[in-house]
Amino acid sequence: MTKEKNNKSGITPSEYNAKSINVLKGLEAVRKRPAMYIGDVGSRGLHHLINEVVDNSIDEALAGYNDRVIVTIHKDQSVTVEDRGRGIPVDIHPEEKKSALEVVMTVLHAGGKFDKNSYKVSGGLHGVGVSVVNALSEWMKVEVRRNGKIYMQEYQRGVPKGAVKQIGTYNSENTGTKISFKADKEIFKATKYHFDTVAERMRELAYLNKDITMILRDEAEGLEETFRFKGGLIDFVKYLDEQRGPLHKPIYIEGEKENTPVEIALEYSNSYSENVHTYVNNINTIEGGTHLVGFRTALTRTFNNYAYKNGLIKENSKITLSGDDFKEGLTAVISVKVMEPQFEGQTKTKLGNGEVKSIVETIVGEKLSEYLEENASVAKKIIDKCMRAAEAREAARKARELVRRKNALDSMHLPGKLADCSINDPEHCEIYIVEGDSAGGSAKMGRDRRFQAILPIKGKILNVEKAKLNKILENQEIQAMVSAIGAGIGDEFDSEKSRYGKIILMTDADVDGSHIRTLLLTFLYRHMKDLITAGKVYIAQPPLYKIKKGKEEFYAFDDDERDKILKRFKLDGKGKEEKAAELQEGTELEIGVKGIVISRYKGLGEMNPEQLWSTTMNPETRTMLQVNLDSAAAADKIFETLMGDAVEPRRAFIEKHAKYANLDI
Ligand code: 0RA
Repeated sequence: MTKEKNNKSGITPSEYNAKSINVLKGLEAVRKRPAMYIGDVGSRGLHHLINEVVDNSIDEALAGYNDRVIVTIHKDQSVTVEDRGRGIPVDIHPEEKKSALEVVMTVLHAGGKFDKNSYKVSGGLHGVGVSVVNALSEWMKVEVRRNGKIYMQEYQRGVPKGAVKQIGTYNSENTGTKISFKADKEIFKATKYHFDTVAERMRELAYLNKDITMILRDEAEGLEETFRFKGGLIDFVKYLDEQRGPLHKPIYIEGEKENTPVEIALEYSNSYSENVHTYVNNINTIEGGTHLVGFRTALTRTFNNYAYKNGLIKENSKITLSGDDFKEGLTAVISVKVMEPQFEGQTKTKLGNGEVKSIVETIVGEKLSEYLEENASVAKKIIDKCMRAAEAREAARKARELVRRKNALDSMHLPGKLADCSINDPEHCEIYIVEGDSAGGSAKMGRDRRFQAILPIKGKILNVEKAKLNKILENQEIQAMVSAIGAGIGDEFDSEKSRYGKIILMTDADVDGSHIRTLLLTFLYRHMKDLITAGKVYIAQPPLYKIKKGKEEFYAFDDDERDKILKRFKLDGKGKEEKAAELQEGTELEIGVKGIVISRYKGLGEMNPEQLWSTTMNPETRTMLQVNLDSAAAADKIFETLMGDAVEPRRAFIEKHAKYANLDI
């Protein structure tokens, strides 16, 4: 497929040039504002590139043509994604007047134009198309096996280096696409891929698509892992519930109506929390939507019907099992395929298609009743568990009522130790939840009181993973947080009512601090989850070191930064970094030569108000980590591992992730 050939097929050079100019404009737009297409240009954006290409290979699998994806991270941090799909078409595209392959690789949103009647990950919500990856790559190379021939094209920052070439033939039936690329250093701040991060999405995809083998190789790290789950969603649910003590074997439901396949696995465990993950075309719909509503409606109705019919609830008893009672201890994965999904909500992760509700409801209703009829002992176990939940819910309601009568949860009666801000426009206000009274004191003095509120909390709050709602509500620190934030709790929580646009957790940079931060995050995740999905939760980043030279002061947030500052003073090669690395918390190191003093902060409380403001609280200069639920499944797993009953997985997790343990969330 060469340009000359294109011209022979009736395309004038001027038409061709006009198309090319549009392509260049498109690529330029992507390079100018990359964050608009891939979220950011840090580590997340970098990993997004791989996901984008992999999603295209997954679409081929959804269409029924691909059974294997191999991702290779090369030593130079370039990446190859190889599949066994149909191969990207190479014939002349009628509108663009050039090889379809070139169009897919260079024209924004071209992927979706080809076959409409399919379920797509790419081109949908996250799907921006491989052309975006191409535009943001120093170089890209694509190889297609199709029609018995091997085709190839190469690009530089999205621009083809030449026409599509035929470079060989192959004998077998092995059609497919192989895309290699290297992220552009001019665009990305991060350059290194993390095996675990890439593995996480590949594992998820392998669970969701039971016939696919996903292989990940990292040639830089010497790691390789193959993901293949013949049990699909059943294996996924077992994995999510590993540490919870399941009550029975997973229940599996499968069906299809109106071209909408529905697949669900669910299981009840001994835990109190709910753990439901929903997907549409392999995209994690964090905000739920019509598929989830249909599922819940059917679950509640089917279990209630069964319970009455089989005398598990007496006709004249006062108990009715509500939707909430069926949430306790439920782990489920819901996966639907929708031809033209509509995504709504704040993060566009809520399925809006109305018809999907009744499709899921009907399928679950039918298949679950059948299952219950055939598995009476499991049915009884689940209904017993839900009856206990109903009783506990009633007790919690009474407790809440009691606390509410004392006005403890109500934002009309703010907690005494809250130093509130003076303006009351939530969008511009932020609250620092600070560990300890002494740090709280410094923060109160150092803050900008117009828009920054401070709530000091005492040491370790309750571990909410292990407690019931009525216990949680009795805890003073939790009451203070609930009423300060002012948006309710649990089922009644409404993040729109939050009195602050940013909830910032500020804890010491030591082991206790990170424990407290995890407890706080667990609480927010379980009982104010929408705050996290809405992107309102942050983690403050106080410095670890102060380096003083005469009157000048420098702050370092980690060891690397500290060493960079020392290097600027030309102190390298003299073993100063090693000495500094041995610095104990709360100690100082005096470096004779130039009157340089390095101190390592023990806690926030050691900083004076001015230091705390300038290093950690001033919006102009601070850095904060935004907490997100990019993969709710992964976050939940982390919480479960760190907070649940099983000790061994927790130990293993902490050893593996050491200092990142709390930041991966
Ligand atoms: C457009 C149309 C068709 C397949 C693809 C694109 C395709 C894209 C990628 C990206 C990575 N692997 C891929 N595999 C296929 C449909 C092809 C047909 O109808 O034969």
